[in-house]
Amino acid sequence: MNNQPSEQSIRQAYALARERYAALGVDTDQALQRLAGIALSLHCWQGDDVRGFEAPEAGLSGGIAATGNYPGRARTPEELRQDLDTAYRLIPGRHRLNLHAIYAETGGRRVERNELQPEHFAGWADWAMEKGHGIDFNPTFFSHPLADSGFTLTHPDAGIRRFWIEHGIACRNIGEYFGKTLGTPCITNIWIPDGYKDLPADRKGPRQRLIESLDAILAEKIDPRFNRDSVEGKLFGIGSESYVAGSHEFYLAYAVTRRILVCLDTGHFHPTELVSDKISAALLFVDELLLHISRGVRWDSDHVVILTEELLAIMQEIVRGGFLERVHIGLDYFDASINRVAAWVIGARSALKALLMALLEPTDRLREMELAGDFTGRLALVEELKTMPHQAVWDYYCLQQGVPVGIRFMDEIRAYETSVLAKRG
Ligand code: RNT
Ligand code: ZN
Repeated sequence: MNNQPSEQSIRQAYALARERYAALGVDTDQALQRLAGIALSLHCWQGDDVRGFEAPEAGLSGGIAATGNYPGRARTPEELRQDLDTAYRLIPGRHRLNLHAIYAETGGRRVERNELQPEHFAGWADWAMEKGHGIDFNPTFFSHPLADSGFTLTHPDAGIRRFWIEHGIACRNIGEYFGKTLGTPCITNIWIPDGYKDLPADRKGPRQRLIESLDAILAEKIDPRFNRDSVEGKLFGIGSESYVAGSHEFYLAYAVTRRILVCLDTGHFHPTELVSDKISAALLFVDELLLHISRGVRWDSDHVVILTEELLAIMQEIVRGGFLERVHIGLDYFDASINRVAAWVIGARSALKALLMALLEPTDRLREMELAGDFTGRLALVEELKTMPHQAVWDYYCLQQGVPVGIRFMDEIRAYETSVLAKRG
């Protein structure tokens, strides 16, 4: 059992922290108000190791992998929603859900992906409506016999391409349905695994086919109040080490010319390349961005998000640029080696802490020094800020939002593990 600090001591610590920040010209109450308005999109696939309900025993393909065998994986929509409910209760604020097409509820019937309908997601929409979550969506271009070759929208066979184009179209309609039903736009994000393990002789052809396929998927205009489209590139995957058709440059240019969103996944670049530096560059040319916050360890390993320097830098860029309205923040990782509900909660709380730290920054001061050429003062202040009492502000926020303060959230996870997760076969 972890002792909860008393409410009084949380309030006292907050009052002191508020003074310290006020001395720097930062209004902590205002920062918390802004933080409460930010919704993270929690990725459903952390709860079941990206298996979905279509053919979970068939396993995961597409060059991504969830490793580990911690007990308690969600096997049904009911289990997954129950696990999500538990996670949301431990994360301050109101957040969204990011769903994949393989999480359709077809009542035991096999429904092909190009025939998926909004009705197959009514269970999710009803749940989201009741609990007050927006929903984001993803067509699933992997874990399917027609993706076994490693090619989908770029496949040389027109029939196979057509199947996947129809899947993309079906998913945009489902996105529109979520947007209409829930009253908040659904971001429908396209990621495909297509690429070659070894050196291709033709890098251009698959990309030409990808343009045609994407144009066909996006041909129908959908009201952006309901659905917005996004494309996600990457550098490499398992089995596509030498070439990925949907690279970052490809999608950035595609998104700019088609006026759609581009998705930046923090695990999808060279290890020394930083997403934090790409945000302001991309947002000068696209209206909105989608982020997949992940954590690569040596490779695109999709480890649970923690409070790293880069996570903070990303949130600082969003806040400093005034981009909160234009950046949609999603999480994207899958760790099967630890309690899966804890994985959601730890990653989401870290992302929110980083956002809070960014919101507590005296940016105007830093900018003044920068413009005056006082780089010494800028560096000194940046370094001081790291040890300002943001923890007291965070604790107070958790108290305000009615979620456990500090590590005490683990008590609830342990209890849930004993009473629910451990009993799953
Ligand atoms: C894969 C991409 C993609 C997936 C999800 C499941 O490298 O990051 O976003 O993780 O669609
Ligand atoms: Zn991603």
